Amino acid sequence: MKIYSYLTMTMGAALMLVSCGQQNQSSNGALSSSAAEKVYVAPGEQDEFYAFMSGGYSGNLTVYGLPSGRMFKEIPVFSQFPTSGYGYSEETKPMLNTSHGFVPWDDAHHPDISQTNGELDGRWIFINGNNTPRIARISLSTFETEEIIEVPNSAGNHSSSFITENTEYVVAGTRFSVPIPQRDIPINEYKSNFKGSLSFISVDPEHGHMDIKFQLMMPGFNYDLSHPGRGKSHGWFFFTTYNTEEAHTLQEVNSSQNDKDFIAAVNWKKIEEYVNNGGGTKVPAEYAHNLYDESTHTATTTMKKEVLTVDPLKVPGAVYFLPTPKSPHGCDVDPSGQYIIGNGKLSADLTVHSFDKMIAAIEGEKFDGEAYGIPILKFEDVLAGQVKSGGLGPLHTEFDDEGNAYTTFFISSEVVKWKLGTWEVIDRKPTYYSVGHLMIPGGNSRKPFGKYVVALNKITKDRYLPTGPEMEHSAQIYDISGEKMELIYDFPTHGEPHYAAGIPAEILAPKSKKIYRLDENKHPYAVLSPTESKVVRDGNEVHVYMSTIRSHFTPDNIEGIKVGDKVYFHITNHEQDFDVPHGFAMIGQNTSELLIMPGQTKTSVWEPKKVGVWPFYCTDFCSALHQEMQGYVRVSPANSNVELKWSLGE
Ligand code: K7E
Ligand code: CUA
Repeated sequence: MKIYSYLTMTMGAALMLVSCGQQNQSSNGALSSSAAEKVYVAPGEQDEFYAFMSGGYSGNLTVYGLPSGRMFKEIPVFSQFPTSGYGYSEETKPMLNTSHGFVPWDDAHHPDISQTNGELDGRWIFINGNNTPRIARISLSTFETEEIIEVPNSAGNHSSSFITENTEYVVAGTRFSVPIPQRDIPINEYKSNFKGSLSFISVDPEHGHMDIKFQLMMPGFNYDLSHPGRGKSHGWFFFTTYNTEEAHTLQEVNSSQNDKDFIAAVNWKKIEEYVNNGGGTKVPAEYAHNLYDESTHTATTTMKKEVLTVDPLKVPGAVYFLPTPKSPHGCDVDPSGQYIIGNGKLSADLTVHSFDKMIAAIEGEKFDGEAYGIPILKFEDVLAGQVKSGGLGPLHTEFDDEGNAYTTFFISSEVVKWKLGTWEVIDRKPTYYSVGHLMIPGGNSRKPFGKYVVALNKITKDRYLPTGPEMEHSAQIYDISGEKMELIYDFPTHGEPHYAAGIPAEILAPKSKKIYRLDENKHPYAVLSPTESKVVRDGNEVHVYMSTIRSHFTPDNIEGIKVGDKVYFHITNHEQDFDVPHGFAMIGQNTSELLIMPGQTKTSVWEPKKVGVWPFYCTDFCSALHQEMQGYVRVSPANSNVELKWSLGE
């Protein structure tokens, strides 16, 4: 009876929402009566797609379901994350090392899923750290960050991290040009002294390990976004540029002078060949390569000392500039690889370049001058068409599987659907408000799954209950299965999701890891059986080899610890069931709790400062006797002779 009345109430509420939507229809044309059904994923049922949203200034990546908009997980990448202990545990601290030291934060913009033959393969997802230039690789089996490589000679790693169609490279371009190598020079000597680097980071096909293959040293423009060629244009990479004026101050004015900036077309296959034949110059550089080993559950940092740079003028035929109006932001390539779309932020029209025409113009050597020795192709020679949309502030474009493109307009707050080849606008729908990127699952591959488009909006304003001056950003889902787009759902997102990547659930869900097998645990401090638990003193350092199982720690009483000691709790979770983590937290420790997954070992450090008997406990409500899952450490004065001992039960 109770259940029945609850159901009628929710249904009533849903109907009310729908009818509100219908009333609004005259003003926003957005909602139809079937919208609720389209996003409703009943309790116990599962979503059709995973959506990975960049976390922007949260430094992380969030995982959502589509169409429900339910958030499943926040994956820590560049930021310390107390929820799991990432960046706090001894094992994961090295993930955040850089040449600037330990940097526990970044600004993450563009996730991209690995591909095979231009289609999503669901092995890894990559994302860029914009501020202290880094690229991360996350396993799509464990949903954990496995590797972070710093990018030297870069500053504002923004035209990143986009991958080629067989995941040969993850590509990272610098937004800010800087002196390379860095040196002490007057800022007003920017012009011709500053350079922009475009980094091609190879990805080992078996393990995904990243290594900087080469850095292309480009003129001192800003390299804003990029996308790989695919299909016929596989082997090329395209980068939008702005500030071709090379201004170094008051850029909002000084970088907006030129009528056209460029899309840089880079033939990376040609440069790869040049490099493989011994081309390029090794230069000193300092950058961190952080790698997490799944068998030891431990990350290590290697500081790298040099990088291979390539001067584009040394590889004739490798780099061309395609004139593109006006301070273009997004740079997107359609599923066929034929069209390269440049969205001029200050232009109302979209510029579409043709790959075939570009190749013909290159072969005909029809140039329109050069910039720093790099040939500029004639605008008319490479232009496929223009979308006269009448929108304002075009930013980003994605594609469906039926030859349509969808472009966001930041200023006029809308998504515009248009046809590739005819350039005609088919539909436009408002977004609420100021949309940045948009995402169609697979929309950046040869095989989009064109059922939904998600708009990632910057401004939320009146969409949700207010939460003080700060509100989370908002995403909106449109059903794009018909001719016209239909807004079906709003949901809040975390941090600032710039770009996102979506993939059908059936590709990822079956291979999602359930547990770490205890018999595969190679952590040097793991205890594979509770009988191996022990406490070992080594000078001031004390190592506690601890195990956990519902609902106790072994050992749970420790004596003989002294003020001034550095105590390492190495905790192995002996559970071998899916979704049974145990946590660990010690009073007064200058770090976060840890969450230890089944079969995993993690280490927490504690430096006791006060004499007493101090408790620790499990932070995750793991069983009916979770509240009993606790223990004590006796801390004696620095000079005491209390004997080191440990126990569980008497
Ligand atoms: Cu347009 Cu960083 Cu891709 Cu934000 S960027 S929106
Ligand atoms: Cu283990 Cu709570």
